[in-house]
Amino acid sequence: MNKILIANRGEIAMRIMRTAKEMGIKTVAVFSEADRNMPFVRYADEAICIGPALSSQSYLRAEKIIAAAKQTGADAIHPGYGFLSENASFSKAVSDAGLIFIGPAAHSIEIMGSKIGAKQAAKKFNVPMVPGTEEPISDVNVARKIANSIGYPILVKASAGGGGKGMRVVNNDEEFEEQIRTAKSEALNAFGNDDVFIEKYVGAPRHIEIQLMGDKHGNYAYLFERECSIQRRHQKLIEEAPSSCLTPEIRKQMGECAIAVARSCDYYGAGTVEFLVDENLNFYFLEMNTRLQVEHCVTEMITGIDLVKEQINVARGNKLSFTQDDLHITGHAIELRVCTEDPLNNFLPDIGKLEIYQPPKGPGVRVDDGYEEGMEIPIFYDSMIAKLIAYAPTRDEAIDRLCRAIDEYYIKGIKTTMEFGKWAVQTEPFRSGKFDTKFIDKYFKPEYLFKEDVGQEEVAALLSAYIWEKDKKQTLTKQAVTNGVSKWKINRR
Ligand code: MV4
Repeated sequence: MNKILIANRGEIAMRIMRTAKEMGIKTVAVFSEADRNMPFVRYADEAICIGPALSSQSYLRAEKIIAAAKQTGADAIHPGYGFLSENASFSKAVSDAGLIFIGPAAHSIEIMGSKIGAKQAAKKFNVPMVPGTEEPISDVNVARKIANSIGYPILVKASAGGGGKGMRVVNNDEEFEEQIRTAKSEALNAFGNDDVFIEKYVGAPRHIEIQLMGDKHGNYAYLFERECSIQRRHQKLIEEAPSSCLTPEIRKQMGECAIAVARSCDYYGAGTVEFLVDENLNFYFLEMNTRLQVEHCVTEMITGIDLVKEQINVARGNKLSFTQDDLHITGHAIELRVCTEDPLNNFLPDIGKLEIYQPPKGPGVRVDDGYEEGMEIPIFYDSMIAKLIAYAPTRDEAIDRLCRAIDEYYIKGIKTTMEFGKWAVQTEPFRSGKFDTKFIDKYFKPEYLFKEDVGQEEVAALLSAYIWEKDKKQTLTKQAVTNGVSKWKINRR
């Protein structure tokens, strides 16, 4: 493998190319017309425009991407996350074109892409699951009996869904039939497949996921957990590793279950197994993500493993470069997703220009970003513009470091989730580690982000604008006077 095409954009394209560069592998970027001036296009050794701004006409076009790989002589494709990363036909098309897909085989993606398929595969390995059905619901009355025996509330989930899409809560027997019907029609609409199943609804769970790696020789290792409970509309905002609630015993049990799930679909590469964890630390398999995830960085910080390097290593057909016994947790990492969203306006996307963009620096601070100062944020893609990761020996120090980095991070021209993040990690529930997926609903009020000294700030801004204008005039006069005269003379040197 000498040249990798990255079928993605922004920060993750940068992330993948950086490792490729370190490994002496050439890189090819593909980009849409909206992304022509992005840093990832410049960073690549070669770059090819694959179409208009809309993803459906560029980043989602498998045939254009494979053609670009052929044209540039790339021998592998890394899909990043999102876009085509969990598309089984893309994995197959890449392999059929004689290229290496840096990700799992099509059949692994296919099994885990169906939530019912995933549960059936995992069940054979005795992976704990929430009580529910493992077949698509065909007879509503049979399902209703099961629902009654499990007890309400019940959750109806679309088999083709995932990440919270296509879920419905059913509170009692009377609304069961109606909710199943609605769920099926929504699923058909959204995914072209109306298979649904039911599960007991777990009230206020934590969302904890296990990172794992497998090679093509059947070797596996888990790289511990990430706590991802701080979410909003199924969009994660803060992730950390390790979780503040697991014991070494539960961690090991969850890690081994995650590997069982991976084995159940002959998985290789980097993957993540999601679990719900209740207040008694019972854990239940939810789904498997068959890609490198946004939040992989916190795992890299606490294990010292470069996950992209290991993905490439596995794709080349090599054995995993570590065994389970080689892996240890060192320190604590917290990631804040910097999204161009307005927490004061229901986290709706904000658009505009990065008038000022100065990322933080210093010990234990990592910033994975994709834009630079002066750029307009395109409306066509995800609202995440950067990830800020703080790493320190202890959780408390990682929180303090994250707050320091947030204070240093200077973004003007566009609203972001940064102040929200600073508020969130300083709350008592976060500091004490006692929180769940209801964190934002339970504790967040937009007014917490209003600064008390707005009046003072405004006065300071007006004053500095006045001084700036006055200085500018003086400088201009000076320049006019000194025109044509050597600065050395003026300064008497
Ligand atoms: C659940 C659940 C409660 N009970 N399943 C949401 C994302 C998808 N992966 C599954 N999800 C959930 N499944 C049962 N049986 C609650 C959620 C859920 C959730 C899970 C993880 C993180 C945030 C969440 C927010 C709302 C609901």
